[in-house]
Amino acid sequence: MALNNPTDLRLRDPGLARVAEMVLAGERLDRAEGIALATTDDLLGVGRLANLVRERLHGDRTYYNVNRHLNPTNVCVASCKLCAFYVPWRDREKGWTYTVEQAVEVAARDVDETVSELHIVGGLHPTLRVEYYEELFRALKTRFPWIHLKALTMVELDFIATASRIELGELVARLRRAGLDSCPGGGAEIFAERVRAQICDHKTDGRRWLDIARAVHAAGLHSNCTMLYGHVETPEERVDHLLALRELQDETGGFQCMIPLAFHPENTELDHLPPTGGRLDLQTIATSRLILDNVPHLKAYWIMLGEKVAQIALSFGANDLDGTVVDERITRAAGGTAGVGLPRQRLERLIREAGRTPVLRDTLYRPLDPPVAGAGTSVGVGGEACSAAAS
Ligand code: V47
Repeated sequence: MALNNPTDLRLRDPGLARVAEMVLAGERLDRAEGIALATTDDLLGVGRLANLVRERLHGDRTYYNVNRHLNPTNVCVASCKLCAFYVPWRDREKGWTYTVEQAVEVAARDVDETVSELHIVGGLHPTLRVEYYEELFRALKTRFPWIHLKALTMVELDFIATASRIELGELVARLRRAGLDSCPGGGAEIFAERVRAQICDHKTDGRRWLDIARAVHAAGLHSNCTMLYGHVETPEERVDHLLALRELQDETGGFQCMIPLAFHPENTELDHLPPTGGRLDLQTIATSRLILDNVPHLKAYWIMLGEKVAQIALSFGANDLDGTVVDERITRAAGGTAGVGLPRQRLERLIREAGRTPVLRDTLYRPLDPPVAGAGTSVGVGGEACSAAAS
């Protein structure tokens, strides 16, 4: 149904009337409208507005990819309260740190020619320097020459540059030469210092995260962006986070995709907090879609949302489900129950059931031909830690 005026949107909250006019006119929303979207009780109204924008941008097209995750180390000096994945430096023998050869072998368990992306992130390990990551990327590209390496968050880049005593620009240039193709969006959390002091006080601050993303984009690499919600942040802090991302995107155009990340409290120092509900998940996805008018894609990351909420999110602004994944350790460590991998056909079925059209993509959102029947359907069970010190 074509929606041409606010009445068609059946809004329950009169406070959304101005937002609806602006969305229908294709105007940019300001902070006040963002706060109205983030705080209203009219979830379905917000959802209809976001769906309108989603369909304007993408019609029914819904992207997914065939990817794998690789975490070279879980040893981390940041000790973020939000995180259940890390092992602190003093307990490093309880965690894992792969040698380059081990990391390639771990990847090889689950990678075949149908896998187009390796998503590589890990802890802030004080003795893994630029040379380790250069060697790792070169070895992965040698073994899997077709694969896109989406690796290292802004926080990791910041840490590796400092640990290696080189400028960020030099780090990015060297990693690019070694095979880095783009960067994932993690580590942004919520930019507000008040929040960071409570959930991740020892890592790259919000301003620096944005500066590094700016430098990465200036070097010609794309990245994604994220927002971790559902912990101690306020709706206003979520909106300010989204506005900061939008401002940087106006400048660089380098963000491909926004991923709102639902906080999972289990096994973290914040385990007294409740997990997010579907209501907050869907409202945050829809609000993100509406504020970030300059970021093309919005991902409903099924690993954190669960398959069912992720599927409904496809009518609340999201146009991407992420991928097949297989061996996900960050959400699982924090009590995630969505599972760690989905076969390609299952992702397609989720998308079709939601009334959308699945599009297999590469990391840069170029459509790919689906692999021949039978290929790429297996979901391995990897995941056991291999503890050997590369350091
Ligand atoms: O950086 C950590 C977050 C991120 C928890 O770029 C947690 O395509 C919830 O960034 N509960 C990693 N979240 C995930 C991520 C990501 C995922 C999928 C796709 C892309 C992409 C990026 O997860 C971390 C942090 O922000 N995180 N601990 C937790 N307990």
